[in-house]
Formats: sequence, structure tokens, C-alpha cells
Amino acid sequence: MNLTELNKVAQAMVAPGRGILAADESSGTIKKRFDAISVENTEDNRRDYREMMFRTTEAMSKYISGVILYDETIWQKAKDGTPLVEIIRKAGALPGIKVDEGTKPLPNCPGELITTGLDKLAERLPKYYEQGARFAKWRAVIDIGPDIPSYACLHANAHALARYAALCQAAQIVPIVEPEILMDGDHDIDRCAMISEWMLKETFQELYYNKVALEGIVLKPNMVVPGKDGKTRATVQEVAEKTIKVLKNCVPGAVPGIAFLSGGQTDEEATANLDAMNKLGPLPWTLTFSYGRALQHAPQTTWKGKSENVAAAQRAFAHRAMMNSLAALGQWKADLETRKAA
Ligand code: 5MM
Repeated sequence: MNLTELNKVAQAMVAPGRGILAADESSGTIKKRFDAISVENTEDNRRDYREMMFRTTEAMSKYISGVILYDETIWQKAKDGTPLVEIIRKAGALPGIKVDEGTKPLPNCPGELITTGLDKLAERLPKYYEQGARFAKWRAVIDIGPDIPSYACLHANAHALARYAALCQAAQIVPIVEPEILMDGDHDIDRCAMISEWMLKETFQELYYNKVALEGIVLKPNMVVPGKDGKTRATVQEVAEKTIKVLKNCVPGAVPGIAFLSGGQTDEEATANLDAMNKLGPLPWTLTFSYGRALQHAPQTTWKGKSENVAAAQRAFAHRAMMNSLAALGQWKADLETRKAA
């Protein structure tokens, strides 16, 4: 493992004012997104949609540091025959790859999930490296309920994250470590804070036992928010303060950066919360975005699968990328949202 190189890539992923586009929806998830805009879930439509974002050249080169791809996409070529990874690279962003293989029920733990994909991962990683991937992603999914999560679930998922991260670093690939506490449920923000802290402590302990070099990872956590069916909503300031408190208690300063998931927040909530956290700085790590839905909702609903909407959808994507870039610098203002690209 060349840690200097891994650290260079991790630093580039969280470079000031830049963040990650999570475009790694599995075929089932992208189907849900396409169903919502009445687009058929075909390989060509998935390619055209993603090509449209990757060709939003200015936004990609100024605001996007890397793109997380699904296995299908990393091997795909654009309509004109250019590999999609080449388009991403030419725009100045790094290609990355989702390597987990989704979740399965965790035995003896009703309602809880374990992320799969460790078998054969050591053999898959060099192929992705050869294809241009310089970072990878693995997501652990933790649900909050009256009796969950259990210690068994947190421990098993943290262990899998650490095993994945160690294998990535051995293959000279920076692992994005994503322990996601879901927003589903009616729990309050303090319960989310408590479970987030527990999972992060568990994750960093497992990373330590598996000898993962923290200088060569990027952490992708949830923000600390109330469950989406909870009675009490939280203010932006409260989300920012509680998230930073948890992160300061759990994440060593050796980690180059933290790139949040949006987790079902609205586009503007995800931007405002990130901005508020950065305004609380200076912080030990760079804080940026690695959003899927909060970057793609606007371009998706503008595009609707129609070629005549491509330019407007690219403007919508560029706008969200710019807003989140400003938030990553703590320089976003709500009134900038009204100057939306038409
Ligand atoms: C883009 O969605 C990713 C993949 O989801 P599936 O494996 O369920 O198809 C997801 O892992 C994503 O990278 C993160 O959760 C961040 O996305 P959001 O939408 O939460 O910002």
C-alpha cells in the first residue's frame, strides 16, 4: 500500500468547494427514480441519463471531485463510443465504484440488515482499478426502531466496513466508509445522535483492529436528524450542532474528510445543513457532500427522459452542484436558491 498516494486521492475527493456525486444507484433503485419520472428502466436510458450529468462539464470540473459509479456504468460507453469513465476523468473528476452487493437480513436480528460483498472483493478490486476507479464505496444500513439497532448488527456492519476498507487500501483504492443511520421512523434527534455515535465508535474501533490507515479513507455518514415521521422537527442550527458534536466525539483528525449522504432530506435542507456545519468551523476535517438524491432530484425531474430537456436538466444539476459547493465552503445563502437556472 502506498499511503502517500492514497492520502493524495482522499484529499482530492474532499478538496475545498468540491464534493462527490453518488450516481451508484443499483438497477432496482434507479428503476424507482425512473418510475417517478415515467422513464423506462433500460440500459440505454440509464446510460443517457448518467452521460448527461457527466457531460455537464463546467459543474463537473469546478464542483465535483469524484463520481461513485455502479458496476454497469464503469464499463459503459457513451453514445459516441467514449467510455463514461473517460468523460468523468476529462472533466477533472475521479471515477469511483460501489463495491458492496446490497443488504441481506441479519440472522437472529429481526428487522436488521447486513451488507454483503466481501467474498471475491480482493479479486474484483484490481479490475476496477485498471478500469480507472481510484476510490470505492460500501454502505452499511442501520435502521432505528423501538428495539433496534442491536449491538450484533452494529458490530457486524462495522466489521464488514473495516474488512472492505482494508481490502481497498491493499488494492490502492481509497475506501469511502459509509455507515448510514436511516431517517425512517419517528425517533427524535437525540436518539439519532446516540445511535450515530455508537455506530461511529464501533466503526473506528473496527478500522483500527483491521489496520486501516485513516489518512487514506473518506467517511460518509448521515447527518444527525430526527426520524422523518417524528413529531418534533429540528432547526438547521440544531442539526449542525448535534452532528458536529457527534463527529468530534468519534472521528479522529487523521481522517482527511467527511462527505455526507443526503438520506432523504430535501435538496435545500441538505445544502443548508452542510453550510451551517461549515459555518461552525474551524473543524479538524473538511466537510463536504456525497449526495445521491439531493444532487439528482432536480436534474431527474427536469429531464424526464426527453432529449429536448437535456440542457435544462444540466443547468439544474449545475445549480445544485454549485449550491453544495458553496455549502462545503460555508458560503451558501438561501437567497441564492431563487436565482435558479431556468
Ligand atoms: C445513490 O444511491 C446509492 C445507492 O443506493 P442502492 O445501493 O440502494 O441502490 C446510495 O448508497 C448513496 O450513495 C448514498 O446513500 C447517498 O445517497 P443519498 O441519496 O442518501 O444522498
